[in-house]
Amino acid sequence: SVHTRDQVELPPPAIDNRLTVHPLWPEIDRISTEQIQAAFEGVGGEIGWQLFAEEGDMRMYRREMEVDGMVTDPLKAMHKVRGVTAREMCHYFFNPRYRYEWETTLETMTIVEEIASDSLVFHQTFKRIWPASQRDALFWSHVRQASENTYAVTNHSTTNADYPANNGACIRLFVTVCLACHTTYPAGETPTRDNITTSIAYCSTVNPGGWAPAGVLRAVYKREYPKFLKRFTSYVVEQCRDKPIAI
Ligand code: 6CM
Repeated sequence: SVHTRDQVELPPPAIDNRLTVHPLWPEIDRISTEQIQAAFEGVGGEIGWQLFAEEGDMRMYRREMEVDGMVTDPLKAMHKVRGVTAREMCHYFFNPRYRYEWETTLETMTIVEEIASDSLVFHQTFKRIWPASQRDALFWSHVRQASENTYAVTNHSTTNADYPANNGACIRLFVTVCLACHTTYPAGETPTRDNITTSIAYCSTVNPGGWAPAGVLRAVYKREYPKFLKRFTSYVVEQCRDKPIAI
């Protein structure tokens, strides 16, 4: 085979058949489609989005929002990274093998279900943030090719009888996240590490699921989201440096 072990595990270019016969498929398909479309819509000049972090090509915006007194600020980040493809970005974001290496808010991660090569269900616990209770989350994660040179990962909360919410030390939080990436290179050229640029749109909405002080939560988000996106993108650049390009 011409495939190396790593290439075989890259996000597949077409939806895995095993996903389309799973009970979650209609929801996974609908929410992924909606999230990917929204991710590529701009924020520039739009009412309500406030820029809260800017560094190099990275821009982060949020909209202040509260539901029953709980902070649920939607977040949207844009970034541009040279030398890695959309498919590679999504591979490292989706694949649990790498998660502890870039995700600093994580305490534990369990794979609850392997739906297909492109879809998993995770249970995660997060580091406790004083003075709030520790949080956990249960969510499906789906990676797909959205169009040419475009890949995206969508994560969305779900339920599972074996992982009931709020039955122990943790409060269950609810999350919808989309990392959508699009790669470009000069027309007529062959893509190489030296001529590709990947535009990233990362959207996240977290409902903390129970009491958490608004000020503390906003301060944590303001610190942690830029840290996450910088750390994750430089991790992927580092991992890909000496590997053949995967378009
Ligand atoms: O998207 C990110 N990571 C993915 C893989 O883990 C996944 C994670 C979603 C959960 C996001 C929850 C963030 C909240 C973490 C802090 C704990 C809150 C406690 C509240 C009590 C005060 O989509 C990267 C996520 C980066 C988060 C900064």
